[in-house]
Amino acid sequence: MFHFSPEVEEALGARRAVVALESTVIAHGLPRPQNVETARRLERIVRGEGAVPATVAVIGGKVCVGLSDAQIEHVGNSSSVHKLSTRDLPVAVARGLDGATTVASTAFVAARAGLSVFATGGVGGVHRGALPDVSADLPELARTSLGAVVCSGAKSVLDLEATREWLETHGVTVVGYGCDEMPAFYTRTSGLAVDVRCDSPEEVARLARARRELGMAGALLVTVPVPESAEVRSEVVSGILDEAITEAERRRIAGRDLTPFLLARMAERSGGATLRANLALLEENARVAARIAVALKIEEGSEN
Ligand code: PSU
Ligand code: MN
Repeated sequence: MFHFSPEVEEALGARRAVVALESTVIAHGLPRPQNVETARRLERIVRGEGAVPATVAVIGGKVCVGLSDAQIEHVGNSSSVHKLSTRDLPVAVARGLDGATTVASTAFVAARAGLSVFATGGVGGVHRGALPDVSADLPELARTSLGAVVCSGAKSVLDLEATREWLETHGVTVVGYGCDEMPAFYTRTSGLAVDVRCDSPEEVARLARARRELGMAGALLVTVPVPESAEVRSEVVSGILDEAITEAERRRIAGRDLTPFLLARMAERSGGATLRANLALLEENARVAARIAVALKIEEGSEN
């Protein structure tokens, strides 16, 4: 069912550390040409830490775990690449479509492909507003067993308090990596406490192992704050965000199109500041995820 790149296939065979990377952020979350450059840079960062990157996407109906350079370029530059959440995966496979995977569908594929660490930018969550629009990312984190999903929390586009409550209700352990509060994507703090703070990849690996030994389904959600030098002040974020949400409502942009629209509008209105933050946190998360993946392999080795 899955099509592994030669690099990923070899790494899995040799039980080396592998880090899954999502592709919706490339296709729909970042502007061109930074999107393709970023996808490549994230892969280099993962390799630099001694792990192997596995960017996930669906190409011509094939679920690919690990992309070639040409495939990354295709996902970033083609306008026929769909945004695929878990529910959309069977449609793309049956119809031979091209699609980028979200946090939900990347987690789904990664777990079944035998990967245990996954890095992304921000996870989806509970959207603001009357309609209960809950990203499929959340239930996927609660039911798909992965060692660690590394992100910078969720964006303040979402109802962060409701998102935090949802994770607690569904038994997802939220780790603050070098922080005590769950980061809010562009900003390092949210006022919402994490469940546990970890200051090293080894500590995270021990937690992931404990979850597994307890027989728990779902992922450990490791939240990493955006590097200080790239943080966008919350006053700046909230001003432009309110404006973007109002515009989305007026233009009736909703569902899968909402997140990409808000991201693009905010980057424009902040003079690129939110985009710089987005790139910096993606890089940091890839680095941390690779270190955790390596630490997990060492943990596993000590079990035998
Ligand atoms: N947050 C970001 N950038 C992104 C996304 C989220 O900062 O590109 C993408 C991720 O792929 C995430 C998806 O899984 O949006 C969530 O979309 P929705 O809210 O429609 O479930
Ligand atoms: Mn939704």
